[in-house]
Amino acid sequence: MSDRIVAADVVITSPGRNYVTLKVTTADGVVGYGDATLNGRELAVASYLRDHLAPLLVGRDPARIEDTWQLLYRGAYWRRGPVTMAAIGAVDVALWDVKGKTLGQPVYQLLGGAVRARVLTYTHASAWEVPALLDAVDARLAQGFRAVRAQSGVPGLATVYGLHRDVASYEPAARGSGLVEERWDTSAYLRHAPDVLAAVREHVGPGVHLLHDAHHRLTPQQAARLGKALEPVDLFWLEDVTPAENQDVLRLVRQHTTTPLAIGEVFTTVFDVHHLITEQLVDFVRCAVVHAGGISHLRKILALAEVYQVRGAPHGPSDVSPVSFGASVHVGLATHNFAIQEYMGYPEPVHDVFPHSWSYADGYLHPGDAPGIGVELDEKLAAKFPYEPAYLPVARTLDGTLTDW
Ligand code: GCO
Ligand code: MG
Repeated sequence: MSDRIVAADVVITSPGRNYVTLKVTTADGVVGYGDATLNGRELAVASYLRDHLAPLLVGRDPARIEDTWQLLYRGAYWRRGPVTMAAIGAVDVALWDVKGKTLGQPVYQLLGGAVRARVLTYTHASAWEVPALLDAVDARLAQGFRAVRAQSGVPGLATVYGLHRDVASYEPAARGSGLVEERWDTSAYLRHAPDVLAAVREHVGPGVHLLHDAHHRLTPQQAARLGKALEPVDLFWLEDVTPAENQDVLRLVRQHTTTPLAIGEVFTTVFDVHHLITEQLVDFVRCAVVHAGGISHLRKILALAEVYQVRGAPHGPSDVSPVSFGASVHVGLATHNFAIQEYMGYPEPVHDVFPHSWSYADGYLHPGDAPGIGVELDEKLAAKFPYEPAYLPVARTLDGTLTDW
């Protein structure tokens, strides 16, 4: 193939929240897009791409996806980490997009073709009080969702991560450069959460998948206790129980509960999750296309997971752009041990800025059959939404100690 990459540009846009997109253009005029969004650290990845990777990409053969991945990963000397891996992920997805468009095939066909008709998805239902949470769950079920992540407020706390007292929406990154501090009390949460989730189960009956996210805030003992207390609720999974850098502690959690565990949204390579997988410390691995080095690397993580009967369930909040969301749905359609895709939804203008072939219907997703990833970028519209600093809150315990995010 004589085609070459002639440009690698970075577009930053904020249609309701910030997104960083890599645009790769070939000599033949084919354009591929990759998502490089790292919530709250967007500009670091943009610089990594513009200043360090774009000069390496121009002149390269876009068809050599794996070789480019190896060059960017091994060639930098510095490996892993979210900034590096999001940048590599963006290049990888953009090159899969180019390949699909060049060959006239949707990416899932290039990954071996569909292994299922559609990809199961879950969404969020959040509300401060239980009655409002039950209403939020009902609203999601009315939209056809068969799997719902339920989060509520905690009595005695003024704020809880990701929850708004009056609005049923969940968008944790606050616009503005100031740091938002929340107060957190794990004991209060543990006293309340099992009753909340029991009420949700009672309300929806046995047929709906329920999920819950503990946001990395428990000790191993607390995680074990919560998992045990939630067994009658029959969760699809309990997510991020501990800050999982110390993965051995999960053995203790496993010894005490059969509640399925899901971890991985902050991990960026197979080297970060191989222990979780090979020791069977989790049931679901949550690495995202964007943060774990793109389609090529996520597929390797899932291939390892398949051997250990661990299933894939990529992170899919609104900070994963429609580009890598689409890429994830292609992987989901073509990967046997892919269980479910998180779909939090997007602020309205996002769908216009990133017109996409992927679609949601009746609790499931499909990537569509457009060549490549099937997600474009309307650059004119994108320019109307300039970058605005936005950061996740931090949490302090009641005595003022900074605690896990
Ligand atoms: C999830 C995540 C989100 C995070 C967000 C941070 O499971 O969707 O935990 O809730 O808040 O992705 O960037
Ligand atoms: Mg999570």
